[in-house]
Amino acid sequence: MSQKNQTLGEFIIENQSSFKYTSGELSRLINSIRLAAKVVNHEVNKAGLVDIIGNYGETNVQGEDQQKLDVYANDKFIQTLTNRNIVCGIASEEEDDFISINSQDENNQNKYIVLIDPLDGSTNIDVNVSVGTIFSVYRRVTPVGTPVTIKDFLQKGSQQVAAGYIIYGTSTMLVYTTGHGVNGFTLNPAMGTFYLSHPDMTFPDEGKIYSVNEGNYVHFPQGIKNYIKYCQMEEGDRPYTSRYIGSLVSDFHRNMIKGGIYLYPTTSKDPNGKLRLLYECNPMAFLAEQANGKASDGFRRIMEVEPTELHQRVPFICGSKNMVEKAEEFMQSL
Ligand code: P6P
Repeated sequence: MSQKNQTLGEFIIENQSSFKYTSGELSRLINSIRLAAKVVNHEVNKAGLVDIIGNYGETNVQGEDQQKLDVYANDKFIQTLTNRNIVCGIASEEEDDFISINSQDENNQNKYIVLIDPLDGSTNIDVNVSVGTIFSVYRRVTPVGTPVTIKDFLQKGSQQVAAGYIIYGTSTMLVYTTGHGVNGFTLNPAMGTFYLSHPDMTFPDEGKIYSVNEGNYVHFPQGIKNYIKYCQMEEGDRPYTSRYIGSLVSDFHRNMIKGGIYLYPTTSKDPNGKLRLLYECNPMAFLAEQANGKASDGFRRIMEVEPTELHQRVPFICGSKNMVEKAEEFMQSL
């Protein structure tokens, strides 16, 4: 049983045996993410002091302006995972295609791949609002010792072996799951150590917070419009409170602690939704389900969506179980 103030390292060792594939590789993988998180945190925390905020001057495969810290975070996570020779492949929001690690080395017996959004919500950096890193881990499906292929990355979210996020906020936290619940670790910056501060995190079944960019209201599907009006109605425990930070990790984290729902539906600008299935929605869905919550596209469990391309987008509804089911009811009643 985990106890508060245990360090992340102690927690990983204590729980390693509960992981069915235990070979220490996944533990080493989580440890490398921990290291990269501390390096990125150091830069994020001083972003206003050095010439590292603002645009990098290029755009990523999404056509989005790359913020300098996006590129920095991307480089650091890829470098750390590569140098520690733990994974055989990496995909990132900031990389057009997946990266095969040491694929020419038939001795590369690594069996894990990682997909990351290195700095989600990065447009918030310049205005000092919380941002986050999201990661998703799978076992490869192609033969060990051969170069990874796109098949290794286009797996359903239900096949994930681990997922989590780092939130660079008023404090820096690493929150993750390996399929045995969700645990949150807070960084003590003076020590450079993550301590278990939020054991066994769970979504309350109900909540009073809804998170959606209502600026897109006129473009939402009618079911979503009807659900938003339901949230605003004076009846029962409503109206709810609207809270939207514009950073998925921050909105998700607050809603998991207090109870709430996050929605990013289809819009005219993003007819398939804005959020990416493989490195935003699936990892957050794994965490949500492990924390007694729910995640869907309004009709289907997100982790059952069959991926067809690396940067695929989907509509995303995630949070307290009863709230997600109510939103699905509105979506499915038309
Ligand atoms: P909008 C950040 O770019 C992100 O992917 C999520 O972190 C966030 O919730 C959403 O997009 C914000 O998008 O269109 O509301 O600014």
